[in-house]
Amino acid sequence: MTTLFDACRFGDITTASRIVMAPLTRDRAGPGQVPTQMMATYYTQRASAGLIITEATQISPEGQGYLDTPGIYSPAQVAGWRRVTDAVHAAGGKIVIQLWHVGRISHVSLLPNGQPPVSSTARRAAGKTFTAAGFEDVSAPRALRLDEMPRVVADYRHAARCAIDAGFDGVEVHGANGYLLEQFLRDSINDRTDAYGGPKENRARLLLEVMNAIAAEIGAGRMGLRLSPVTPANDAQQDSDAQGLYNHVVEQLAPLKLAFVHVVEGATGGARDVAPFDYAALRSRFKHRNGHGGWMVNNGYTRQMALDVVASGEADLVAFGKPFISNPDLVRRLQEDAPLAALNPKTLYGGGAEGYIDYPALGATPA
Ligand code: 8OZ
Repeated sequence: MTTLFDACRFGDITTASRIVMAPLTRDRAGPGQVPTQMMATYYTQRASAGLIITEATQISPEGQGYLDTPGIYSPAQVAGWRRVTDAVHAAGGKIVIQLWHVGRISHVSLLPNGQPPVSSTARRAAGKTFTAAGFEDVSAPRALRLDEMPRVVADYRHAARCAIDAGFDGVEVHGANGYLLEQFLRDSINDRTDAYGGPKENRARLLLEVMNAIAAEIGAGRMGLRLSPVTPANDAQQDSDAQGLYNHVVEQLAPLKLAFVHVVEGATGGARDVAPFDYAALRSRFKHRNGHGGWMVNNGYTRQMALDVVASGEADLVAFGKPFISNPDLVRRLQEDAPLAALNPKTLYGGGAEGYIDYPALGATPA
């Protein structure tokens, strides 16, 4: 029987266990949205995870929506991330980067020349983002023109190339949590009448073009996709047929033979039962065409839930988010069934070393 602590091979990626560090926004990038030495320390402290998925990282200046999030499009950012990947690899870890475009979840003060955010729609989201002035309402977006779509796809492809140049073991495309790709997927947001709006086949077009372009650039065996079929995050109202939409997406992707699909079950960081959804039906569509791909689950997993979901074969990998913030040695703690340290919510976003690289490992003296 396979356990949570066994090695795993999915696509071209092999991991020492099935325990994954989920992507976690921490807003501590340096000038030029460049990863810092402190970020290298943070990730290296967590290198005993089977796999680290980095914090969401914008693919272009246009893709940024919060203060001090890192990018992966400039040479300086590639060099900064290289410090991170070298240190994590030296510690025996594996690390992929999450590729992010926020779409309309942004603010003019964060964008080049104060330009408006771009989206599938010109309708503003009801929500806030974090800027230099604190929490502010997101700005009104403009709808991307049809002739701009190839450029957006090319931005993703360029970022994937930068990720490989920076030494990452692969990439995860952020298709979740109400950001650009979900703004196209859901009929509750996408109000287009062109080839990227209307029926689900059209709403999935941008995501599928992005996935195919990245696969052509770096190979599908080192790429994954994160989805959140029913999350209400960032004013993402439910799709009128979430099951049909996401079944379609996964069916269309399965022939690519991705390394993994990563599913946020329920409301991101919240209730797992926010809306009915048959995740097993989604998984079967992936596994049917892609036996070598990993099925990764996330959202509020306890130790026991994680042990059970891997033992039953319902998932190959389990991603833990918040527990990894305050427990850099989470894998060991799960192995030993040791108590987990609580996190300090005040130091989640922005700031310095406090609440970032000062959570001690078991038996260590606090820094
Ligand atoms: C929390 C704060 C800012 C961004 C996500 C990238 O929800 C995020 C995020 C989370 O996917």
